[in-house]
Amino acid sequence: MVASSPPAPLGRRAALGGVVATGVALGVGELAAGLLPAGVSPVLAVGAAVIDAVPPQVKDLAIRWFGTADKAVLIGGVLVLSSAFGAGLGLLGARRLLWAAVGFAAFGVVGVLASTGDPRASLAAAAGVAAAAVLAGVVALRALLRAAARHPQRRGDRRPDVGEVASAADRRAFLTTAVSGLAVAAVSATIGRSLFRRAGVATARAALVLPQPTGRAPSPGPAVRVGVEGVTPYVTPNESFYRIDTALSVPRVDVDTWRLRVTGEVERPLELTFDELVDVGLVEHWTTLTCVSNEVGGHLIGNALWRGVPLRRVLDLAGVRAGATQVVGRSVDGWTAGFPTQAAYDGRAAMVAVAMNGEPLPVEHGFPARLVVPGLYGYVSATKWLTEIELTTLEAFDAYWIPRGWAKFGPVKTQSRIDVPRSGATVAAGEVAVAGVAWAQGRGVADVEVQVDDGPWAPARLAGVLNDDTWRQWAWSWQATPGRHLLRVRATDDRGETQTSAVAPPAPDGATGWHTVSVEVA
Ligand SMILES: Nc1nc2c(c(=O)[nH]1)N[C@H]1C(S)=C(S)[C@@H](COP(=O)(O)O)O[C@H]1N2
Ligand SMILES: [Mo]
Repeated sequence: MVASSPPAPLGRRAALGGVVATGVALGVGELAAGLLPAGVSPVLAVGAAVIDAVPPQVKDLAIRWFGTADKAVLIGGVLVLSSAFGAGLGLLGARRLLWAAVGFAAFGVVGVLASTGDPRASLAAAAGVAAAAVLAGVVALRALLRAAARHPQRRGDRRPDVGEVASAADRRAFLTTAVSGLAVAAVSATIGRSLFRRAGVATARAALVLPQPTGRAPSPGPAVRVGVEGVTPYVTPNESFYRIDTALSVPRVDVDTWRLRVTGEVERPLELTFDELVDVGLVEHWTTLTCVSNEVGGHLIGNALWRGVPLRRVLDLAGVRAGATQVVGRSVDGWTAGFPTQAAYDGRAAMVAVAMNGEPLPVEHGFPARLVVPGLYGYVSATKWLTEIELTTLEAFDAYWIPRGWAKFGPVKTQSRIDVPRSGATVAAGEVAVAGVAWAQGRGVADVEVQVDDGPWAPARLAGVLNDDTWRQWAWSWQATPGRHLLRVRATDDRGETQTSAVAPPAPDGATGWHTVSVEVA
């Protein structure tokens, strides 16, 4: 450490080192705030304290000057002041590290005091966050000051000459340390904020109390079950509901600032808060959601009780213009899906859903709102993390998956699946329960038949359903004879159309063919 006043280049580096060390302290503070339950961001806490402290006239002035950027400007101000303070700490630290440590500690105290104003924060967590930040700041400053004072040439046997202080190698060593410090600051702040948001969304979701629907959907009684062990349950629990989306990290939407906009070919473009949306009035409907990518026999399908606002009510509020033939749902992450406007008006239970199986939408399934349109595959309809409904024409816009080779329209195809016995299973000869599910959303399943090898098609017993938009359990009792056998299933919808035997892959508009399992009978 340098005892007397540091020479000019070292002084500059000490100041810069102080700024970087402060950045590390703030970044690690964010990380700790994200990791600790009841921890809050010191930077935001200081910002909030400033907002509380300034007179209303100043606030008005700030809003007038900076508009919606006022918060960014405020946070920027906190960061600039912190940096200035940090530069001072760097210069202090170049004389005595202890003084800088005391300065960092004072900084930490400011953070703790500011955090006490936030009802989400606990004092212990605020102290923990401050301690982590102070420690990180001091450690970083020490490393930076060492790098600032290092003279690589002195490691040789030659004595240093005047002017070597700012040699290129010196500068490089210091810059490397400084850049590493900035990287640590940026990475920890980013991770911290994302952890904090995740916890925040979970808390907000848990605290959400949704209004009851007008009119309840029927509950699934024993009639919806065929009573065979191993058959897919009629209701898919949220935890095991399939998840398909393009989101690398699940969007964490702040329900308080979230808005649903209805735009495009409408008389009155709308912007609804979450409360305004649910106040339109909620209904409930059981709908089996299916992915177009589901292979024959696949599991990208689930059945849930959705609660939400009928899509037509939302569209009528905005007033759909004649000729607006397509409804496009847009997600907060920019993903889109589009379907004919008619699907909102033809009587099906298309809705802006806010709840799934009695609880607010799980974050993975679109919190706080998504579209659910019975009878359409998810890729054309079921926009999660919905933030905009745009009315346009079918010709004017192709949603996300269309230019990627998937069909413009995605009505769900009639399908059926054998759940038990599993393919490759060995069963004992005699009576064997064969069971599964079948679906033809929007039409309803009228018949399911099972075939053994090339024998005759035998009608299966069907469980009840709550409506035509859900799958239906089926079961058939097989008198199994020893040997290897193939079991096939096919469903017929309410219009009398039997699912095709023609084998087609999922692309471009949904897989077809009869699900077949091979079973060994001992
Ligand atoms: N925002 C967004 N919504 C989306 C998707 C997506 O990638 N992003 N994928 C869709 C597809 S292809 C399907 S099958 C359903 C799946 O919904 P789930 O994950 O809730 O089962 O969501 C749809 N909604
Ligand atoms: Mo999908």
